[in-house]
Amino acid sequence: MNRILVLGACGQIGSELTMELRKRYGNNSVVATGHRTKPSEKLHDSGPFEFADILDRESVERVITKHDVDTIYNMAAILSARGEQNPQLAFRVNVLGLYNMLELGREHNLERIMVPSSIAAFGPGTPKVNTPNETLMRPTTMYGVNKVTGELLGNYYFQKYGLDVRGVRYPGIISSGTLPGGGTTDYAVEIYYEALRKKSYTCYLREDTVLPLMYMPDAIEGIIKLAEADVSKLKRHCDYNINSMSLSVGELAASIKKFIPEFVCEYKPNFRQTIADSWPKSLDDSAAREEWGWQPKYSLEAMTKDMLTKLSRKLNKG
Ligand code: AKB
Repeated sequence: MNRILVLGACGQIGSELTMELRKRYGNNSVVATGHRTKPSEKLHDSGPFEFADILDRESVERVITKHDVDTIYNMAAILSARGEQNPQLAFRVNVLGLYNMLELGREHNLERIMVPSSIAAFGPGTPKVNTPNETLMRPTTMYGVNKVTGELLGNYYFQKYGLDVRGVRYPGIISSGTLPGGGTTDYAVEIYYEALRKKSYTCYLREDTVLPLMYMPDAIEGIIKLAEADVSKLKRHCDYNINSMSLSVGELAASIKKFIPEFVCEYKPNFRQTIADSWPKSLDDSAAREEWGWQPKYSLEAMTKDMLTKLSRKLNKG
């Protein structure tokens, strides 16, 4: 692996993933690309940055050629809630954009393409607790439909063309860097900001809504670990369940209350409740553990402590 291109590098996961990849493989070996968002100074100044749009294949092809890219991490996506507001845009970015990247991978003989999937690939008919890796996939959101399509397309390109496409099914990701946008699990980040800023938060999901969640360092370690795994050990490609915490919104709020006793959380469910209710509560990730050594590190308490420390610093600065 010498030259990595991160698409969607200004987003919640992309921004932290780019910095970690630069730390591991060298700043100049990791090209960050964004669509329109201005990159942070850190992202811009620590290595190459280019503007590219996955819907404009040539713009990405130019970056691949210019920087001699052999690996892509495709983190560009329209998430679940925004996808319900604009399903046409979600389809274009999540499916047609991915198709463009797979075709570029095939034409340029790239070594690897990493494409995250999501718990959104499951639907209301899927078993909710300890959801198996292999089970009924009937999502009811456009984002979920796109994610199942992406998993199948990646597997197809692997079998048909030998293009090494890999991916994990991410749960909701909690992080202190770049804010998420347009997701159903955004509450799990907003709640920390509001607890520090206002000592109160109104959640758009019910208190008893349980979803799988994960702290960013584990999410990043997971995708890099899968990218580095020996292909001969992998029985799957684009659809590895990875699990960390399974929490209700109330439990998340209670973990914050331990550090900020005045904190109060209220609940006013909106359209995102239906999306959350269609997703699993926890995942069986034994395939990822057995085949490539997936092992999350963060507990709820360790995550909350770290989030509050990092966000206090960030909010006091700003
Ligand atoms: C979303 O809420 O849409 C995403 C996801 C679970 O993939 N965070």
